Amino acid sequence: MELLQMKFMREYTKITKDAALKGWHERNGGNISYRLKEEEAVAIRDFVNEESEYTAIGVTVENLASEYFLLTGSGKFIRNVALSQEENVGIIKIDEKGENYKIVWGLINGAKPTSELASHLMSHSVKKRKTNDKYRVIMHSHTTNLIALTFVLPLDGKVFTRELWEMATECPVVFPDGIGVVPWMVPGGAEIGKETSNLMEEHDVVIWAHHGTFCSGETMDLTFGLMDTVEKSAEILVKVLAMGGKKQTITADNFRDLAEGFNVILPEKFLYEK
Ligand code: 2HA
Ligand code: ZN
Repeated sequence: MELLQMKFMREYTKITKDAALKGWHERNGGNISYRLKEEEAVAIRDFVNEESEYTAIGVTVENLASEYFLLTGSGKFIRNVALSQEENVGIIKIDEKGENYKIVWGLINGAKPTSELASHLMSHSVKKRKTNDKYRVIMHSHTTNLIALTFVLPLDGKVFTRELWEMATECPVVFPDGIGVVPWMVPGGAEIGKETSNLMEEHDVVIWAHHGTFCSGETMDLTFGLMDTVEKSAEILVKVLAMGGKKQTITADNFRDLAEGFNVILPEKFLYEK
């Protein structure tokens, strides 16, 4: 089967298209990476060029040694992925030390992997370890309403979690481990990658103040769905605040009942007295 016909590539093309239609990816905003399964790494063998040069990642991700990632190119527009995958995305391979990468497919005409490579790979590294190899997707989007909230809510993960849980009953079930918040930082490097991946130890959602959101998950559907749920909840909160604020809400005890009914653990630290 041709590489472009493979399921992971078709799914990736779909997620980029859907995310662009959501309005989360203006210009070259945002980036998405997927860690290939063993059988996918075998299936692409006939289509990749393993002769390319290695480049330093800038961080060490030991447990990602020899892994393959499909990811967006630096400066590329997510809305153009479906138009030409080879120009806008690529597959990279990590070396056996977890220190360098080489492009084995795509990113033609001198393109490079996403400028947020450090945040992606460091987050993949944490999630691979924490989820026993299950999580494969890291998605960074410029989610309008979540960004707006970083100008009015305290930059505290506990507050973001509780306020967003209150905006839709499904929220605590979809992201029971809550949200982490990175204060404003210069994007595109190892430092913000370290902060982001530290928060990924505990959360599947990390917000970058005045910038955007990182979500992680097992599949592209679940990761997109998580981004969609959190951003929708933020949209409701923005509307509620614009209408003059809450007059009633889901209470801490309601959440405790929900946890029991849905068999999820909702950490008490998010259910603080207000
Ligand atoms: O790709 O989103 O954070 C552009 C960005 C950088
Ligand atoms: Zn960004």
